[in-house]
Amino acid sequence: MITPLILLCIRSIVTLIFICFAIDSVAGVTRNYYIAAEETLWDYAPSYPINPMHQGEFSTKEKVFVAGDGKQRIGHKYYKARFIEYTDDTFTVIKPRAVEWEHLGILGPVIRANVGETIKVVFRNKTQDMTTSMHPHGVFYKKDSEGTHYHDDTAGKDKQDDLVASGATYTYTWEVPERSGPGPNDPSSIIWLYHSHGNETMDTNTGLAGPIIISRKGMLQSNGMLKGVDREFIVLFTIFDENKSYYLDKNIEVFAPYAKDQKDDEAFKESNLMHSINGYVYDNLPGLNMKIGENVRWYQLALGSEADLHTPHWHGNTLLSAGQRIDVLSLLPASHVTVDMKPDNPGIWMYHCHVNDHIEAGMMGRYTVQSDNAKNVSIKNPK
Ligand SMILES: [Cu+2]
Repeated sequence: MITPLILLCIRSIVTLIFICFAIDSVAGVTRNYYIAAEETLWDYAPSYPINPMHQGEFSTKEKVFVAGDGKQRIGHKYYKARFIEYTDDTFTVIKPRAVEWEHLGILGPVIRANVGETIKVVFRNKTQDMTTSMHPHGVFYKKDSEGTHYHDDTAGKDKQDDLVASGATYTYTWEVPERSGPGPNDPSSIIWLYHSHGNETMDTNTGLAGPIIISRKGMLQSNGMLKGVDREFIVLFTIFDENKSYYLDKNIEVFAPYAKDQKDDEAFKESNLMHSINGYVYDNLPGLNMKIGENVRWYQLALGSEADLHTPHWHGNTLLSAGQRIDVLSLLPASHVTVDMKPDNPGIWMYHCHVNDHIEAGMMGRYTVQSDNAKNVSIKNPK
């Protein structure tokens, strides 16, 4: 015969097991990433000498930013550094970027997690001679995972995370508590930047930046899709100031040797201001494709200096930003804004910064909305 005391014990044990499982299922997930910083030869305008905006050769005014002459102008290709994702901590096999993320361009890999999870990044500096780091916005980090250089003589001693030397490896741990995820007026996921923060200005102008997406508990599914979202696009508006890149000397040496003594020449400096969207100028940005009626989430980012006030404008469709209807958004350096579109208007549409100087300097792209019966946009965002 089972006494009330035994029954009570059984109930308590069952409750305890249930609680343990519940805690484990929320707090137990760690998402591992293997990311290297490495040198790359980046092309801001692969279409050169044709400008897709008008299907003709670049005009004299446009050539200021993209035409190299082998002597005094660097052109549209620059040595830069990028964050590249690998399959494991041996850093031998690059993780291929899925076609749905083709539009990321120069941005580093997407790091993502649900609230309640943990992000671990094994980071290797594969550049030849830069000191780099990974500094995240938004997520919870202790001082040893801040990835930021302070001028307090702790670099490389108490703090190994803030200046990772060429060839060195460091593991960052970033927690994702509630305060790192969407707020009450946000959609189900939000965007944060990560970037190198040794010499912040030079590191980001050199190209070391990428996105973090944090979603509400359970919203990011095991198939890599967000519940209720058909497509995600991440877009960084920035004027890469190549005059402030670690690779300026190399770029001059390789592409414009006659400019060696003209680094302060105003016309030379102007030619190195690359008004880009994800590292592309003059309609070279690829991959912004969607279907009519889909739930499309756009993550908007900016970086840079006082000239980097950007106003991305979508032609043809409208969006919701924190409950307000828009077709233009305002961004300042290091802005993180998430907006939703349900396209109802098929076509190939302009998507550009609305600042006049920036339009002329090439901060222009396009996005495509296909009608229901279109066949060639069938894939959704993967992991
Ligand atoms: Cu702009």
